[in-house]
Amino acid sequence: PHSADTDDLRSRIAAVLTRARDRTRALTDCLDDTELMAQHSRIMSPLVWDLAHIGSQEELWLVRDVGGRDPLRPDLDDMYDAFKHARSDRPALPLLDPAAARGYAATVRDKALDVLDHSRLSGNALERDGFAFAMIAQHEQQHDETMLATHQLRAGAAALTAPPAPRGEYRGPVEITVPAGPFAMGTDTDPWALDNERPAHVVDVPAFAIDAVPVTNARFLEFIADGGYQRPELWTERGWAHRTAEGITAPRFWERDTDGTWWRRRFGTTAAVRPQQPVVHVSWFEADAFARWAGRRLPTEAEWEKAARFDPAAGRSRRFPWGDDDPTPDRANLGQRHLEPADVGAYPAGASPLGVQQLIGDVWEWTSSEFHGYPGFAAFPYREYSEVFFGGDYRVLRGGSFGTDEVACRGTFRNWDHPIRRQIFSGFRCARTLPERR
Ligand code: AVJ
Ligand code: FE
Repeated sequence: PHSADTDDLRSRIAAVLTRARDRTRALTDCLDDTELMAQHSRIMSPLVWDLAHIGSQEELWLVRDVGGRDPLRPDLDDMYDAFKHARSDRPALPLLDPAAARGYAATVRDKALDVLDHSRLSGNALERDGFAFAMIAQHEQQHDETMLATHQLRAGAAALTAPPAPRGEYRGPVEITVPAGPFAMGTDTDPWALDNERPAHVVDVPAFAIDAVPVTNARFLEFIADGGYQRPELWTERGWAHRTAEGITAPRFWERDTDGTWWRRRFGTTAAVRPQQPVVHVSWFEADAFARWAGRRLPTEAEWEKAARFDPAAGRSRRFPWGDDDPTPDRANLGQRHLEPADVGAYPAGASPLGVQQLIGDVWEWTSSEFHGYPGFAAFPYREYSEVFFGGDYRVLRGGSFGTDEVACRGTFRNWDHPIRRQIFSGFRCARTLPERR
């Protein structure tokens, strides 16, 4: 009873769900039960909570809601509801042990795939184009990135390995001019875009210049050497108060030895800071202070998206900087293929029409914007995905990191976090307003 088109969509969805589960397993099968149950940081969940929470959300949305099937484990709903228990309180819950959590997630997956087999992938908005299935795959991948950040926070020997990111050298202009004018921000047409990416709306953006590549460790070291962490005038009042209270003098996971060499610890391995890689593990406050030191500012979210999506020749917004096609390994450093950002200049095939590089992948990029709904926003399918965070103490990040899967990364995709956060794979690039041409 299925058409060939629907069968193709069904197998694409199954592949995206399977890729997410393979990653979840890679991130959890490499640690023993004690490490999975432990809390590696007060701001993160025990990994075993993420594992069962992934299963619980899939049960709620795919098995119960889309499939209309009976609940499997209604007794777990409360424990794995992120809004019921703060991360710091989760270790004290009577969590499923790792074997039970794996078993639960696997049972849910079997049922969800059966629901997929029976779905027409059309009709209501949850099933149309397989939205709910794609939303759940994105949810699992978002937790996989969070679990990767937990790995980064955990002490001890390396548990994950990956080949190094591609090397490169950037030789083009420092900044790229984006001419003034309107562009379409957000989307109505990307079938798997989440509610906060919608609806598409025209934004008129004054002329600006934006860095061609993310800010590198080399540049960030100049900020440090120039006393960037000692000069309150470079920081916002809140940023300075936080910096001082926490004694922050370098990006997270960095340490300077007695000869003045900077080292960084990444997933249990220590190596010298590589000058040509984008800086990562900086807070919004650090990014903002650097920009002020450089005589620049962070881009707004609209500027970032225009630089990433606007095609001046066609006068339209693309899905990605390089066009509408999905990411490939030569276009962007995504998907935990490499457990580090790549040198700037390593992805010329991922450039935007105007020549801005590495907007997608490598490091999430802080923008100056707070997190709000677009004009005409409608929560779908639940207010707790984005709407409850609008207007909170958050800044928007764009573009995805080496830890982000391509299913959860597009030119329109919006991430957000508190401005003090730096356990995420966060970097930035700078921008400046250009004088108006008359
Ligand atoms: C979009 C990354 C901010 O991790 O808090 C996971 C994603 N939402 N489960 C988060 C999410 C519900 C969310 N971020
Ligand atoms: Fe979640």
